[in-house]
Amino acid sequence: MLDFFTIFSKGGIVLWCFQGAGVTESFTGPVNALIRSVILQERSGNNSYTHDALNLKYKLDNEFELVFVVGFQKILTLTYVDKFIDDVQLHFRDRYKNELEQKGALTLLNSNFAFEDDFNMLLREAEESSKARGPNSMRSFNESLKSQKTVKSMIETKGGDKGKEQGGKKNKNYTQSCLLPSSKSPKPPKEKQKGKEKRVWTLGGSSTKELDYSESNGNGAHAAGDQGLDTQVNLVYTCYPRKGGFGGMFGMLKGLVGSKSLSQEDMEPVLDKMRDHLIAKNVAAEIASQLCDSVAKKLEGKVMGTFTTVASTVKGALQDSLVQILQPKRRVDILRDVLEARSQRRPFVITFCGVNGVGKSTNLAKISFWLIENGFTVLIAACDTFRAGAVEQLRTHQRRLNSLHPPQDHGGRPVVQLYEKGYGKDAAGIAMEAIAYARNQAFDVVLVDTAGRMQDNAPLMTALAKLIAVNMPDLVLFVGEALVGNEAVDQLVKFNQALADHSMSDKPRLIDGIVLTKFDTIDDKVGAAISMTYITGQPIVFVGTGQTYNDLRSLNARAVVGALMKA
Ligand SMILES: Nc1nc2c(ncn2[C@@H]2O[C@H](COP(=O)(O)OP(=O)(O)O)[C@@H](O)[C@H]2O)c(=O)[nH]1
Ligand SMILES: [Mg+2]
Repeated sequence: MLDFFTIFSKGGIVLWCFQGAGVTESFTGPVNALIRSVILQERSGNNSYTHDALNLKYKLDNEFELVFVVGFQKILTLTYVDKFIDDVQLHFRDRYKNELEQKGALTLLNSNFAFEDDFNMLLREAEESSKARGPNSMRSFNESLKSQKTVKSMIETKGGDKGKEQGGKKNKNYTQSCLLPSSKSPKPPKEKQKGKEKRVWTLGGSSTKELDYSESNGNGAHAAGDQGLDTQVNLVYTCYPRKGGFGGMFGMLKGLVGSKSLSQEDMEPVLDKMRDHLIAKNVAAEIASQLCDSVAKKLEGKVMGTFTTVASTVKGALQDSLVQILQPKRRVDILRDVLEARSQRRPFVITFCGVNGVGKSTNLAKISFWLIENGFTVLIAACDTFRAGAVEQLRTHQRRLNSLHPPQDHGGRPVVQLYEKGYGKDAAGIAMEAIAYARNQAFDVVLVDTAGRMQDNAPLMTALAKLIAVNMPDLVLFVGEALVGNEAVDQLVKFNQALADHSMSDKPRLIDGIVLTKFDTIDDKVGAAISMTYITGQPIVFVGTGQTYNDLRSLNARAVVGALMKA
């Protein structure tokens, strides 16, 4: 059923792998895609990734710096995979603890990880347990555990709320807490214990195995129906007293001095604060949560160094993630690309798109200026045939740019020209004519201005997608204001979706880069930079910092992250 399973170190050494019977396709491609677009891009929040027909699930072992990846066909619903991957991780760690503890690439390279038998045994167990469970049909009320409870047992007793609240928070993290030796677990409060006994012992006729809830599936997913509910309650009891138990002087020292491995529970308060801080800096709420989840996944199980605190470890990891997100994974070098297009005797075409009033035309003019300063000639295609004054605005820019770089300094030829057909015409057609004109007249670059449109306006979004599909520009730049918060995600997702939906090719042209405008107006609330790059995975190519031609910059990732982390 599984296509493959592989275990490799974060340094890239493959320790062990398995390929399913009859699977001929190499899994290097999907695994590399996972590393490139998820693990390296700090998107490891939800532990799953799809690549063509494959579903990939992965788990990071941060203590030993390992990655466990399983791949199976997307059409299969393999309910056991999450638990299976946890089991393999635990088993592998246990078995090769000595080798793994030594770390170092040489040790790993020289070690022999003959894991086949263990793996096959675990796989068989997982497959059988999923078969045994069978399809989950709904139980009738009489069959449910609830029907067997007495009314009394369901009445909340004093202190019950507190327990519930703590449980609600903690049931995410029970795996770790439940691994505590039972002797160390302080006893839960009395009423709670009673509640637990009632719930469990009334299970008439159940085998001991059924009652052994310690075998949770490890990832927080519970079996369907009431059984799941009970598991949760049971685990909450086990976890309940943990906080109070380590109080006093030693508890305090434990928080400060390292040499313990980080659990979700340790990180949660710090991550909550970080999340709020990011949102206050204008990072979209959804992205802030995903980022914090990703940091938690990256750090869970990691052994902290001595004298480091949880807060500083989490902060450091978050900072690294933010820098990573802002570092372009793809180099956009417009000047070099324009030169290459010139050598092929064709113009380099850039299309600008975005919602109304974000600064498309103004920044298009700034980019024209930058290109002219670098010795290129520019044709501006006035494809905003909708907003009154749009064409005149570009004409004014054209005049001013030509007066800054007069034709007499450039062999009598104007360095920038406007291609316009007035208002109300089809924008895609004008762009096409402009590109043909630029080719004939040997312009180096065509900058296509488009009308602003709201991401929910389907006809206008279709028109934009058509313009891009028909003209195949070299670069599609999305222009967005640095002022946006949550809205950034919606805009980018819908623009990309429209481009994908109306594309005529298998590989649709999506947004290739971002122009972040009005950066001069946001003080240190620079979160939009993170939201936009996180959502698209594309770089911020230009940053607009004012209303003059010189107010165009490239993004300094470290400075942005510095501003983001600043209290
Ligand atoms: N402060 C500031 N204002 C800008 C920036 N970019 C554009 N603007 C202003 O934003 C307004 C809308 O710009 P415009 O280019 O017409 O937007 P469009 O509708 O997207 O083409 C104008 O008043 C611009 O001067 C920028 O980087 N900083
Ligand atoms: Mg405009």
